[in-house]
Order: sequence, then C-alpha cells, then structure tokens
Amino acid sequence: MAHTDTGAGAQPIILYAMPGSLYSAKARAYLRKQRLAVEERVPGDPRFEAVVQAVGRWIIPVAQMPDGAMVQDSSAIIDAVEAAGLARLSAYPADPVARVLALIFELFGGEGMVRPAMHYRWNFDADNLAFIGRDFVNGLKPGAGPEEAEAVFAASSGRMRRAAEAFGVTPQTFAAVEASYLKLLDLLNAHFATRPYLLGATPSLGDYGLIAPLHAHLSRDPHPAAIMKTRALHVWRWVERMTSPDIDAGEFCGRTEYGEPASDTLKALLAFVAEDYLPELQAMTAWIDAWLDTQDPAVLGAAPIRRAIGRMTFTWRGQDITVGVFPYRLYLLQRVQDAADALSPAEHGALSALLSGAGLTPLLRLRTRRRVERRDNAEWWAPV
Ligand SMILES: N[C@@H](CCC(=O)N[C@@H](CS)C(=O)NCC(=O)O)C(=O)O
Repeated sequence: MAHTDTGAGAQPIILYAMPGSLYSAKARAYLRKQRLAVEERVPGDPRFEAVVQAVGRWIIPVAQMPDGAMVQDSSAIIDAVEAAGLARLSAYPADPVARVLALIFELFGGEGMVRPAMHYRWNFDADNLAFIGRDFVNGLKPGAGPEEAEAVFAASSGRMRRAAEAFGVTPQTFAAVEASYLKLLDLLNAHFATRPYLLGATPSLGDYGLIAPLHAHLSRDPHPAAIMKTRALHVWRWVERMTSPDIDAGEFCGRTEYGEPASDTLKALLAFVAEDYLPELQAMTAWIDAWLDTQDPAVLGAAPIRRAIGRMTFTWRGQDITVGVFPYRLYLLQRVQDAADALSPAEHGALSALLSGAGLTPLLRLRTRRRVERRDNAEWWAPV
C-alpha cells in the first residue's frame, strides 16, 4: 500500500482542472482534505494535450496519479485515492447507513443540481459575464490577447449555454429553477447551522457531490455568490470549509459528535431530493429501459456509452420539461443501491424508515435491465 507523504520530494498528484468547472470542485475539495501534495494545472497548459490523448477526449477533471495512471471522473479520482491508501479522511462514512446517505447526496449534488448551477451562471450576463469570461480564458488559453480571448470564450460559452438547455434550463423553467434553488438554499442553510458537514464532523461523498455545483457556479460567479452571501451565511461558510484543507469549523467549538446523521434538517433535505429529483430519476430509468429494448445488445457493449443517449420529457414541478438522458447518472444511482443492498436487515430497516419518511423509497427500486459500468475512464453497458 502506498502511504501519505506530502513532504519534500513526494510525487504530487497532478490535477487538471479549472476554477470555474463544476466537477473539478468535487475532486479538488476531496484532494485538499487529504492534505496530499497536489499540483493543479489548467487544460490550457500545453501538457494537457498528452492527457487528452491518454483519456481519449477533452474532459476535466483528470488526475495524474503518482504512478502515472490517468484517472478521469471526479468520483473515480476519489476512489483511486482511497484505493491507493492515500486518504487521510475517507469520503466513505464508516456507518453503513450514513454511507448510503452520502452516496444519495453525491448523486443529487453532482447531477441533480445542474439546473440552478447553469441557470445562475448563464442567465445573468450583466453581473457574471466579465468574471466568467476572463476566468474561462485563464483556464482554456492563459495569456490570450483580447481578440483570441473573445473567440475562446465565445466557443466555450456557446457550448455551455447549449448544455444548460440540455439540462432543461429554458425561459419556461427559469422561475421554477429559481424557486427550487432558493428553497434548497434555505434547507441547506438550516442544516449547516447545526453541523460543519452534511453528516457531521467530517466531510463525506455527500459534501463532495454538493460542492460541485455550490463552488464554481453558485458561490463563485458574482450573481449567485451575492444570493448565497446575503441569504445563506452557513452555506457560504460550508463552501469556505470545503475548499480548505482544515476542518475549518471554529464556530462549532471543537464539537465532534452530532448524534444521528438523520437530524430533522437532514430529513428535510432528503424530502427535497424526493420532490425535486426523484421524478427525473424515475423518468430516466423508465426511458433507458424502453430504449435498451430497441438496441442491439451486442452493438451496445462494443463501445463506450455516449454522454447523452437521447432526450426525454417528464413533469417537473408541474410542467413538462425536456432534458438529456445521461447514463452516468444511472451509474451513481447504482452506487446508492449497491450500498443499500449491502446493509444488514437492521441497517436496512433504519435506512428504509428514513427514506420512506422523506418519500424517497422508490430510489432503491429504480433499476434498469442493463447496468452501467466504468472502465478505461468511460461508461460502458454491462454485459447482458
Ligand atoms: N462525470 C464526470 C463529468 C466531468 C465533466 O463533465 N466535466 C466538464 C467540465 S465541469 C467537461 O470537461 N466537459 C467537457 C466539455 O464540455 O467539452 C466527472 O465527474 O468528472
């Protein structure tokens, strides 16, 4: 087993990431908490070209591990560090029920919160654009002159505005996205007033999932940053805490015990996940099953899964919304279900009580006829 050595001469983990990138924040927060030697590089660094070759596509975050292995995917980066024995503070709670909760919030944070993240970044140009524009260029083409910078930002922001639309952020949904986010922000604020991290004294996968949208977009872009600072001080403090290598919880005066992870404020967050995200997961698993029926199984298994395999329409907060279908979400959902399936009967009973109280029981039943697996830094359909 490798050991943690952050001293001089230690081979750093090289993290290819950008300050403004959603999934970069998840990997970065985790790596910082491990107090590992990390060297962050932007994708505009000429050394990123070899990474794109190795990974097979342009995507961040990518971690180049001390042994040279390239790991793409924020979740896979966390797992690679844990598997190498380099974790100082494991992202996986020791308590098996808490572990399932952590995985639920990993899924919800990284995938269920992309609508507010994209809306508050791309639909408030007067406040955001100067900041995001230079921030993107610093990552994509550091040192670019004004003309080149404009072209680089035009291309990348065009892609991202289209991505926002693929997540269902359209003028018809703006009001619902805002109402949903403000409600969530209030629930998170109430929760983080009582404890430093989602499940108590230390961060877990749940925190790392949530920091993805709540760092680069919702706390850092000027417009949503002002909303968070004026409305949700405790969430703002949690974001600061999540970007620090320390526990950074002075206001909790050294307390380490927070009782059951299932406090009332956490139950309210679970109920929010049920209200806000469960309908999309239900529609997604049904859509994928119907789609799998129309595909040749042998062909499906022969190549990595495309990021989005189609578009589906479902009812979200009382209105029809059309979004891409992303099998990666199924992969994260399977992680929740696998952890739940591994529980003892007593533990399962405790989890079921929590989930049914929140209206979230169906989450454990939403399965498709073919699973998604990850290998070679990509998603694949599991063999039939
Ligand atoms: N599941 C991946 C998603 C990574 C991802 O989507 N990264 C974005 C930036 S935050 C990206 O590189 N997109 C490529 C592009 O838009 O061309 C992870 O968790 O690392």
